[in-house]
Amino acid sequence: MNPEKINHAFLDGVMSGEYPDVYYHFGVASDDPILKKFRDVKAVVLCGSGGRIIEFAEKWSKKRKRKIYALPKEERFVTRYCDGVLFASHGMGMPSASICVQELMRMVYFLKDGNLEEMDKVFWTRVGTSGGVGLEGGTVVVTTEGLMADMKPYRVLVGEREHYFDGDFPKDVAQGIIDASKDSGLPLEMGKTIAGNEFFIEQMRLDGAIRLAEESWKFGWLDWIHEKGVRNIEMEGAMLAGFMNHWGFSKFAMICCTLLNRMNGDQVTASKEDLHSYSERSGTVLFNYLDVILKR
Ligand code: R2B
Ligand code: URA
Repeated sequence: MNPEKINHAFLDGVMSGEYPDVYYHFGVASDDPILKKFRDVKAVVLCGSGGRIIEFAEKWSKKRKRKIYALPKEERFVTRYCDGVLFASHGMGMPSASICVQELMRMVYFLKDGNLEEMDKVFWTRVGTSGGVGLEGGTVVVTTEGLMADMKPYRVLVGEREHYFDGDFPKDVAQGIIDASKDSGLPLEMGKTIAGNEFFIEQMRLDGAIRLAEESWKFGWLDWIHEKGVRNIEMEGAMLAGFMNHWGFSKFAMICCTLLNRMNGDQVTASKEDLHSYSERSGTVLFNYLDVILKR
């Protein structure tokens, strides 16, 4: 962990009990008794949709025969906790997901009493969907590096200055995820992932209401990123890696199933059944890994 990067100016007062931390978008504060149930958190699982969070938590609860706890506010993010795993939805895109991740980082800090060694035992992952770059729909990609559309890491404006984060995902964790599913028969790949700040323009689609690229530009970009090792495109990974690396977490990952091969088109035309099976695939890969790291 990087203690000097943790916001002690704010969090020390929370830990000393001077004031509670309000996780506004989750509808709880650090002095809410429900958080006592979350203290044993060992993994944080994030995905875009609230419905999927509920399914994941139910699956985990059934497997482990443990009760599910929910946070009451669901209008922004849907949250469940069951047997060491905190499941939370993050919405779509980095502006939404960054709020979720920042509030959860503070929550984990509080839950682990600011103990860096305990915090670093927590595994974080996003499980989601993506567009394949040279990969057919249904391939599960485990990310090695999260970058933005220009192949540079996630950055934000701090007043007039630009702050760059580190987009690396820990390779040992990515390899561990692949190893845990090697007998699953699922198509698995490791590779870099682009996070677009937008589904159409920043992912070089030509089917948006607004079209700013021509076909030759789109394919030039897809070929360029493919050559540089990018295997899929989604909307949150560069931020997730950036924030995890900032505090120095060592166990985090992203597991995304592709819905289409962007080399062949822009519209998501897979059938309802195929889309369901694709989302099951990334879930299977997640649970295979959780079974390895959270053995009982
Ligand atoms: C993948 O799918 C969503 C857009 O359809 C977005 O949240 C993402 O990263
Ligand atoms: N999610 C994305 O962000 N892009 C795709 O192409 C598919 C899913």
